[in-house]
Amino acid sequence: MYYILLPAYNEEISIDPLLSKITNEFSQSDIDYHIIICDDGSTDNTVEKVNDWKSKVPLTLITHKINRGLGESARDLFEKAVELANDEDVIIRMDCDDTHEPKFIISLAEKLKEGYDVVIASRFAKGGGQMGVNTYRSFLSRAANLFMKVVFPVKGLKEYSCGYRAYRVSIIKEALDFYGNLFIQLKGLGFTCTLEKVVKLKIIGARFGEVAFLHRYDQKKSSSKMVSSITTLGYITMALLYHWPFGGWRRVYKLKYKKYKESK
Ligand SMILES: Nc1nc2c(ncn2[C@@H]2O[C@H](COP(=O)(O)OP(=O)(O)O)[C@@H](O)[C@H]2O)c(=O)[nH]1
Ligand SMILES: [Mg+2]
Repeated sequence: MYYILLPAYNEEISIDPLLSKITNEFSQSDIDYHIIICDDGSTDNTVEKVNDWKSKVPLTLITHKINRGLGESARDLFEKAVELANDEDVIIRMDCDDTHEPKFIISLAEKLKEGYDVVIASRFAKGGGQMGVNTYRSFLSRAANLFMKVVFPVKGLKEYSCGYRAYRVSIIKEALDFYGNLFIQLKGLGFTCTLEKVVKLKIIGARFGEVAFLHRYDQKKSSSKMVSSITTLGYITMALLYHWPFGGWRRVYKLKYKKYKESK
C-alpha cells in the first residue's frame, strides 16, 4: 500500500488536476493507495474540492482550522500515515500544487527496494531539472542546496529541499518513536522542516537515494507559499544548532539514539 501525503494550503486550483493524475497513475498498476491531505486553514475552496473526491478515491482529510504552517502539517500527515500503515508500506510525500508529476511515484518507491529508507525526487541528479523557474529562484535553490550539501553532507544526495520523496514506513516509525514530537521541531521556520527531516533521519542511520526528477514549476497556478527569507533563516538556524558548539544537537541526538538502541 502506498500512502500519498499532500500538505495543502489554498490549492483549490490544483486539487482536481493533481488527484486526476494520481488516480490515473494507479489505475495502470495493481498497487493499492490511500491519499491523506492536510488542509492547513485554507481560505479558498480547497476543502470543498477535496470533499468532492472522497467518494471517488480512498482519501483521508485532516483539517486545521487555523493555518499552522508546513511543519505542523507534515507532522500530522506523517503521524496519520504511520497510524494507518504497515511496515512494508510506502509513504510518498508530494506538493499539492501540481508541479510534482505523479508519474515519479512508482520509480521513487521502487528505488526504496535497492536498500534506501528515503528516496528524493532530485532536480540535480543526472537527467533532472526544472521548468518555469525564474533565474532568481533557480539561483536561490542552487545556492541553498550547495550550502546544505557542505553543511550536512549525505553520500549520494544532491537534492535537499525538494519535498517530493518516498519514505520506508519503518524509518518514519522509528523516527517518531525516538524523536516524538521533536521529529519536526523547527515548525515556525517555513519550509525548514524539509531539511530537518533529512538531518534527523540521517542521525538515526537512514540511507538516502535519489531519482532524477523534472520539477514542472511551469504548471504552478497557485501562488508559492515559500517565504525565502524565513526558510533561509531556518537553514542557517539548522546549521548553527546542529554544529555548534562541538557538534551541537547532532552530537546530542546521536548519543541519545545510541542509548535508545541499547535499551531496545
Ligand atoms: N499544510 C500547509 N501546506 C502548506 C503551507 N504552505 C505551503 N504548503 C503546501 O506545501 C507545498 C509546498 O508549497 P509551495 O507553494 O508548493 O512551495 P514551492 O513549490 O516551493 O513554491 C504545497 O503543497 C503547499 O500547498 C502551509 O502553511 N501549510
Ligand atoms: Mg511546490
